[in-house]
Amino acid sequence: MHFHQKPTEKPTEKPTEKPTEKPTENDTDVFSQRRQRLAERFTHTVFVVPSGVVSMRSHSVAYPFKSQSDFFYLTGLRAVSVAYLVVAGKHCHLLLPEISSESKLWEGEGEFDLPKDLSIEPLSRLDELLAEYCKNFDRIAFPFGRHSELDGLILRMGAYHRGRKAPHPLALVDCRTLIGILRLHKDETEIECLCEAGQRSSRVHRALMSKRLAGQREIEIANWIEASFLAEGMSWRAYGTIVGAGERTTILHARATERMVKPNDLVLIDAGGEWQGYCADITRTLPANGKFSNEQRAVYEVVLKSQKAAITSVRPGVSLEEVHLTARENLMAGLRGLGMSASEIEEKISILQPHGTSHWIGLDVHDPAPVVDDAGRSIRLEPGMCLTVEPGLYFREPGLRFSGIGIRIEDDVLVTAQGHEILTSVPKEISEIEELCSF
Ligand SMILES: [Mn+2]
Repeated sequence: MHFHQKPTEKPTEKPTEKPTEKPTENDTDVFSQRRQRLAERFTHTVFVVPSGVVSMRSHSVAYPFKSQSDFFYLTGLRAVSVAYLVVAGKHCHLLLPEISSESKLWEGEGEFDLPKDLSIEPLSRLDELLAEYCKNFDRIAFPFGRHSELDGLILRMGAYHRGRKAPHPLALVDCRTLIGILRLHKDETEIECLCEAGQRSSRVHRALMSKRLAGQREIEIANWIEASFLAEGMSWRAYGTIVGAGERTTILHARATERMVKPNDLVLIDAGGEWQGYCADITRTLPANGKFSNEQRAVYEVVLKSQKAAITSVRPGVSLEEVHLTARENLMAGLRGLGMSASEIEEKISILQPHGTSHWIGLDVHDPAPVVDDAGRSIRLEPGMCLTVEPGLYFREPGLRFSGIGIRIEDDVLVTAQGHEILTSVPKEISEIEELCSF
């Protein structure tokens, strides 16, 4: 694979000595503070948070393992599998599997620093521990349906439980929603990581703009992006890299294929890396030969105006729904400017813009935090919340003026007390893009 490379920009400038991947001493406090906040926020609740299990990619090859986000959020342990964290009020236990000398020899299993303020127990103690806690706690919070063994253990516990003293029945709740509520407001450590992920991923997107995409296959572009994320020191991609060219720009999550990019194509690239477990999520839509056609430019300007207006609307007190409506109203006004009638727009807007404008981002690219409050109203933004802003238009219907054009522009935005801060920095003005992509 080769790209026509402009002499000016080096692929990825190496950042000066910056934070390493290894958490430092005081980070431990961050995790115990989170466990404490969890126990204080959700009283009478025992949390059972699994680290997750290794998934196999092929006969004897596993996928790179990343512990479940909730487990990492509460322990800081990223490479520990088949373990459980139990949080019961002030008591926090880390239950670890026996590690055979075999797996120590072959895999080096068990090589991690144990958090000092967790009582370390063998995995075999789980049901005994839970049986004890169920006497006085009202709820068991665990991730429903993720681990059949855990589901079975907890249901059996509920079925045969004797000696429960509390006057009301034992309740089972899904821990992901509860922990998700805590993860909604990013703390300082998290914001730093999101900034790093955003800036390093942005560097890769910027470098990509100086490469001629025409004549390359989608998969080559995707592979180059992912290799560059690793070269930027990031642990992995935050999600499967999306590269769609030509009419495949109208597929929302187009997986990269062998399809060759043609000179007059648009290429939609949705890609982000992961830094210390935290994700970036960036989308840019580029002209393969460096110049937008008149039709492409017309639609691009509508989406760009909408995205900028939606980002501008991000501040404390504004609801997610309002950010979305700002984006949508701008798209509709733009479509009117392109000559579509109000009734046609009314009829087609949900097809042309089939997805929401934002999702939470954090340890997961789609962070599992609630989007409505207790009264069912769209959540109001508060400092520390982190969301994407990604309006798009997709003309999938054939035979029309803009058929085959799909455009999405996405950035990651942190809500601050003053308003917002954009965590990603990749050119998106047409003049900038054509400048960078001019071959
Ligand atoms: Mn996104």
